[in-house]
Amino acid sequence: YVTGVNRSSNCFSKMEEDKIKRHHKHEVKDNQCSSSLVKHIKAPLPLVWSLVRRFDQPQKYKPFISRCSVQGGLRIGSVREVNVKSGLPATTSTERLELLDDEEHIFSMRIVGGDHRLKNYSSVVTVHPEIIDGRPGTLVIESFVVDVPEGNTKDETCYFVEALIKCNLKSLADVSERLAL
Ligand code: A9S
Repeated sequence: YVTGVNRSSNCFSKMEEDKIKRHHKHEVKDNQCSSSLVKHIKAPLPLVWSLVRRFDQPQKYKPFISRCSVQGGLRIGSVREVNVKSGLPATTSTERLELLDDEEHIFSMRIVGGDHRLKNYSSVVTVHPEIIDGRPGTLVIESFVVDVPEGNTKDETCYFVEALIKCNLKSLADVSERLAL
């Protein structure tokens, strides 16, 4: 029997689905793909949020970033130059801070340049408090929308970006859980 239909291939709990619907709405054009990923981290929300919100230091948890320099500090509209570690199909990315809400714990960035193939990429990260094994935990939700490059399919594009974000979220969990010890 059908327990509930969602178009994407992911399976989310009712609670996760509600948060995605509320905070992770993206307008997706025909030539774009979009998806959401969740991660349950065994560390308190303030610790996880302190890492997510640092637009100027993504390398604190993103494993592919080697260095970052920002013009304009932690303000909406600030732009960062990200250098990427070798071995990836890119070396630089220019990214703009779109939203940083320390009350609702919403972070959003848009990629505005770089020598990679992700055009019109924008992402939203929200963090939500939860109890894991009777202790303070954090639910992290990350969604994105991006153009499908010429010569690629939506599935290929989603698979590529989801793989990178999964690495970022795994590393965010590792760094947070280590700091929470
Ligand atoms: O950094 C993020 O939040 C998400 C992504 C998908 C970043 C991807 C990336 O930095 C590389 C890791 C270099 C891969 C960019 C912008 C392009 C890539 O090809």
